[in-house]
Amino acid sequence: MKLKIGIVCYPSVGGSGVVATELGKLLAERGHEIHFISSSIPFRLNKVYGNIYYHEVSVNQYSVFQYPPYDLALASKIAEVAKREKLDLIHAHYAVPHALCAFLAKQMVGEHLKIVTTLHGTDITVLGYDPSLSDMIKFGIEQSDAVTAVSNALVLQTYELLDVQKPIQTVYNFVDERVYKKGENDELRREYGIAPHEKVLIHVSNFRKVKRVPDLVRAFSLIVKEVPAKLLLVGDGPEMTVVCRLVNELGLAEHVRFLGKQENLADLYSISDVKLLLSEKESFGLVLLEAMACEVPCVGTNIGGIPEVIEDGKTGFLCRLGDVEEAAEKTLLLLKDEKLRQTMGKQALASVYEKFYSEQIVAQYEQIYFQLVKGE
Ligand code: GMT
Repeated sequence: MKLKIGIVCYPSVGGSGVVATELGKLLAERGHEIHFISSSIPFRLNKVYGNIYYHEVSVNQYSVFQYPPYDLALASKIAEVAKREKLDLIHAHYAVPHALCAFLAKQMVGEHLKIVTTLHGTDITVLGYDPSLSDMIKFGIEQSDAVTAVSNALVLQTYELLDVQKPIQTVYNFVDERVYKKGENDELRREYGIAPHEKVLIHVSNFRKVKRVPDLVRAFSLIVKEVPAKLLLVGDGPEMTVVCRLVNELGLAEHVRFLGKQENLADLYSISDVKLLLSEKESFGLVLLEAMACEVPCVGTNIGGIPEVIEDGKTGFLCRLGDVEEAAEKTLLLLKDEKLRQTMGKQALASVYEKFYSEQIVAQYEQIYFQLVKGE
């Protein structure tokens, strides 16, 4: 049975948009018809597919509106596309505003339009604490026909925080293993001025406060005292100024490369020895999985969904939040023992195929869709 699926997501660079887009691409490869509905074309939709369509939400400015009514424009677009294209279901990534907009569209289109909502984190771990929004998030979740979350930790947190009565199923994130795989790129090392004897650490994020990049820089200052190394900082965001200042204050400018936003991350992981993610909130940590698929072991904080991604002592190490010494110590274990690093890198890759294999994850979503549409 082939389905007509509308996918509503944030199109910009960010884990939820990446997962939504990659899911759409893999569902299209399985023969389903995919309709992306968002404010601009998802950035990973970088090739033409005969069965993937994109519908842009544009917000008209009228003087009667003090603020542009994006949510209404989105709901109206979902309803328009669902009616015209006879969609079977809408897969909303994020409860707020996407699931709520899908709910409004469903009221306009009819009960046959099913809604699947995937929780990615921020709507629960940040917005869920805002009493002016929490009831609305709960409503968005409870009005969905099926709800998934990207880790068991996020499922638990949603139940605890919002007292949601709806079953929520964990469906882990995945990466396209055809894209995320280890390659050789000594040229790139040379271009970044990395000497053959130096180790490479990498961090990729949107540099929001929750990513705790200053902790990572402090850990790196301890690491570089013991092992010659470079740190690649990939991405950009609100904390970048603070991070740059700290790098200079700690005298690390020579050892740190600020690469800004990058698309071909597999090339960067392929020249990296260890990946670091020391966030205080992280419902999954998709960037960890990307690194693991490229055989890079990870060091991450023991919070949120990270312990479900990094198997402590097997595919990397976990450390306490804010414990810079422990993060440095665990990273040094890997940097000082190349055999251990390689073994853990191979185990990380194996874990990608065992626990987060794209084919299996997409099949899990497909199963949820079929159950709703066919009432299986
Ligand atoms: O981490 C971010 O700030 C971006 C955010 C997003 O909306 O893309 O990421 C969330 O969703 C990703 C995909 O499911 C997860 O891998 C990230 O862990 C999650 N971020 C947080 O929970 C902070």
